[in-house]
Amino acid sequence: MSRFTLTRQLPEDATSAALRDDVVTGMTSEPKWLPPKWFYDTRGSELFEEITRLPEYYPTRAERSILDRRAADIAAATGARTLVELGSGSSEKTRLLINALRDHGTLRTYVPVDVSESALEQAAAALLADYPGLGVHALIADFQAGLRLPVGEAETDGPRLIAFLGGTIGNLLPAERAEFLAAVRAALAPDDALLLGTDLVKDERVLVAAYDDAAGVTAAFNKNVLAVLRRELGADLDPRDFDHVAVWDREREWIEMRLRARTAFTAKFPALDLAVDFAEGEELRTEVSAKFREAGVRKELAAAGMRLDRWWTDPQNRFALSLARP
Ligand code: AVJ
Repeated sequence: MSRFTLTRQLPEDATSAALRDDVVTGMTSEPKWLPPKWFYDTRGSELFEEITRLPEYYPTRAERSILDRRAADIAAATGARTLVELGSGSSEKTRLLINALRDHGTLRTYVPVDVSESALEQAAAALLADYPGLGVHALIADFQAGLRLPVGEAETDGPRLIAFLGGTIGNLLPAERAEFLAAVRAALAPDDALLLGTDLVKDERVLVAAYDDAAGVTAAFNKNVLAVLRRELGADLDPRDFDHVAVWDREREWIEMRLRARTAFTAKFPALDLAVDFAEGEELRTEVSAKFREAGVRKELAAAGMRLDRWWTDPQNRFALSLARP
């Protein structure tokens, strides 16, 4: 059996079809919105990497500090033979888990799941080179829509650990979160587990600064979605026509990123035969990043048929890793 396979569960043109759908729906809604997944073209992914190194953006460092301390516990608690990583972005944190599971002696296979074939190929090449005993079975899939793991194949044997790190679950709206967690639950066998990273509710000033940094990297990241729309859909959107906005919604306990129109104008989307009016000061919501509390995570897991088995935080209680079981 080859050490590397790549399975496509998404049609080649699924991404552009989904982008068109999302733009038509979101840009004609009141208020206007776009799903945050469209930030991440090559430039957007670079900008996000830059964000993770900003002094204000604590989540990446906080999560890494938990993994540094707890990876061995996670390996012992799960005994995973297969590590499935959803939205397999940051290889650095993945390696902490892979090292711990390898040292524990159980890991055989790593299954990165992502919509980006190039991201998967890059991640796989590096891991194959560095871990001679590891099989890598990459899945091109949109896991938000449901999770189809290649079950019944010896290479993806249980126990399996499904990792969803970075706090990315906070990008889903509550109903989407419930749907996502139910899909994960449906994919779990009795011995499998979910490792979930969640950013925690904290002082509003700390939260807002993390999404509105002094160097303006997050503003550039936010405005990058305009470049994606320009390139993919021919939209005549100009980043200079918008201001970056980050606000804390204290009722819903989430950060919203928005782009606020500096003047009134009409944006044309020739590829969609669509024209969209912006009023002066009108805001387009580009991201929701929900923040969590232990009781809420426990409740959402329970609603999806999972129990919260372990809850680990960093010393400053900024971020949490949950280990959940069916
Ligand atoms: C990658 C989704 C976890 O919500 O904090 C960073 C994305 N947005 N700065 C987050 C992001 C603005 C990030 N996630």
